[in-house]
Amino acid sequence: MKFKIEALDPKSKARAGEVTTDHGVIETPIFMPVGTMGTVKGVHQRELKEEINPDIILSNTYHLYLRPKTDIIQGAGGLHKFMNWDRPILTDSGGYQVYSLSGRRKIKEEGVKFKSHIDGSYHFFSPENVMEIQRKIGADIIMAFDECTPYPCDYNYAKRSMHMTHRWLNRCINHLEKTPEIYDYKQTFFPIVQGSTYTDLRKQSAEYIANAGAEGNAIGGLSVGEPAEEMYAMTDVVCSILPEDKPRYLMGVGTPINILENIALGVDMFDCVMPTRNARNGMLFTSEGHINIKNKKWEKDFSPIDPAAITWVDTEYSKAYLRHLFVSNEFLGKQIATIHNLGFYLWLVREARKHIIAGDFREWKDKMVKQMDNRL
Ligand code: PRF
Repeated sequence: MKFKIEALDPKSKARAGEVTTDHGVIETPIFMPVGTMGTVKGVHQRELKEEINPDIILSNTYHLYLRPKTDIIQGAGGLHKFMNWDRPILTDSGGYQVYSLSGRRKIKEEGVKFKSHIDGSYHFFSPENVMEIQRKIGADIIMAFDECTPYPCDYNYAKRSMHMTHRWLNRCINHLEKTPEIYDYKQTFFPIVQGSTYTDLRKQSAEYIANAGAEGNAIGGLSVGEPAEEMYAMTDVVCSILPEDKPRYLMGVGTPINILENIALGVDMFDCVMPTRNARNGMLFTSEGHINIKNKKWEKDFSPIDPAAITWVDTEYSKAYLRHLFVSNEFLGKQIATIHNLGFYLWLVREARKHIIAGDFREWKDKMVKQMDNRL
């Protein structure tokens, strides 16, 4: 993997760059649509590629390991072939999903024992077997096995957990060194900074992760319920320590405003279920602010979904029609809303990139943040 910085914004820490993988180039800043189960829910691969056009998507070790199971994906020749997606893929390590199973998992130094949400069967994830599974799934970018602490988190717990995440990182790296790729393209490994909302822990963790000398680095443990200002303070500290010449990925973030503010702090990559999940619930992000399409106020509004016309669905359908589909619980409503929201998120990061290159990102970002705050 290669990372090249193309432009730096003069009035913020935003960067525009290019990540090159064996499955293609990723222009940054980037938003990665989430395809947990090997599908971006409700969007056909052809629509995803031709309409939304993301340079990379994200998938998930925990979910794919439980279903269809790793050997099925390996049997297909890896996830790219299995799901018919020939551009880059990143897999999260599954750590985050396992921790969300509160009450159904036990964390120890050796790893995490957990109970499947599907059939209640018991499984065990360790840094070693999670690297093994990610080798078999075959994503271009694979993530370290970490512990994401909840918010709020007691200082001593956060500190102990951070040290365990660091020890797990060494085990991930040792295991990867012993086990080469099984497909004919390179996989890049990203370690993850933790440390909850404590500045001293974040600094310590960022230094540890920077020292690992990986080709890209991630920031975890944020957007777990803390106020946005605390998240930004942590990203700022961590970005000031992580190497400048490597991409920085902020995991599971966030709202359009969170994304713009974190780009301004030096983050290059994002993922979040928000655009897809909210779309399925009728919540749309538009260029003028966000709307709940199920609201009665749209019943007779025959204006386009979004006058900005970012994707074809925006002007092809009216708000009244989309509302009708949601109220009638028709599939198509969720599909249209998903294409719209993902189109909007990808538009947002592409615009950010253009403005970084043009040198006026800060001004544009401040204007957009005000606009995005609108509830229509
Ligand atoms: N760790 C991992 N995946 C994640 C997170 C994390 O801390 C987060 C936190 N927002 C989202 N996804 N491995």
